Amino acid sequence: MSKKLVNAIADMREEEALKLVKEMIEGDSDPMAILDDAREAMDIVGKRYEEGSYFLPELILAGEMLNQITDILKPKLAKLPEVKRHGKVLIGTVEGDIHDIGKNIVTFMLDVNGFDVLDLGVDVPPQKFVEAVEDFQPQVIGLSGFLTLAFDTMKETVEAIQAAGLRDQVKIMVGGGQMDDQVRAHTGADAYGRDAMAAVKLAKDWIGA
Ligand code: B12
Repeated sequence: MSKKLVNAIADMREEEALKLVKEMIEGDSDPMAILDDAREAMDIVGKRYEEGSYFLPELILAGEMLNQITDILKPKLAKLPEVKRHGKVLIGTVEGDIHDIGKNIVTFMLDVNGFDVLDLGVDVPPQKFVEAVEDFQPQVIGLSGFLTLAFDTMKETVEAIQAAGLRDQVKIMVGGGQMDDQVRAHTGADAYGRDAMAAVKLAKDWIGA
């Protein structure tokens, strides 16, 4: 773990943070470890926001920094032995929630690991998931959400899929900042994934890839 990187991101020193990431990548650091540092920094940013020492502009800057870091890491993350297409995954951030950085990383990792991914974007209503399951016929659905209000929307989404008679043909995974296995149980999904690699592993296990 790079304390320097965690602090640079958390303290909003954007230039230094990006420089450090580039140095770390050139020094052959594990890109997943760099993402873990970014996650730790985001937790600090989130706490400062809750305590009232950071405000919305800091959240926005943190999001922008993270997007830039992800862009720097993508070529490294993509250097995996490629790939036959394993199966289809439908993903989206649930209704009421517009956080998408974590979801985009998951989408990217699923893609480079050989899944056909349909990303519905953010603030996706349950019915839109249902229609996409009917059209795209995925084996796996990933629901992303970072707000506590997303817990109930995820539950409603799972229920809508059930009500449409589609629940038996899909496995559903949930993930995002505030999620854990207890939330997973509340939503009625099949599994919780902590990060993008967990999402890939779940999809591989379910599809038998
Ligand atoms: C950046 C950020 C924003 C940016 C988002 C930009 C974007 N394009 O996504 C902006 C500024 C837009 C934003 C807005 C808001 N935010 Co905000 N935000 C954050 C922050 C700092 C980081 C989130 C993030 O991107 N993390 C980085 C990624 C990489 O996280 P990650 O968890 O490591 O991602 C991995 C896993 O989650 C997993 N994963 C993700 N999705 C999925 C899906 C599946 C299926 C699986 C298996 C795994 C998986 O894989 C990812 C990659 O490895 C968090 C704080 C935090 N600690 O998370 C607050 C936070 C989530 N926001 C918060 C709040 C309150 C808001 C606002 C309501 C603020 C406001 N007053 O307007 C709005 C919400 C708007 C809305 N309707 O959604 C709160 C939520 C509190 C709560 N209990 O609900 C938090 C926790 C901050 C806090 N502590 O108060 N935010």
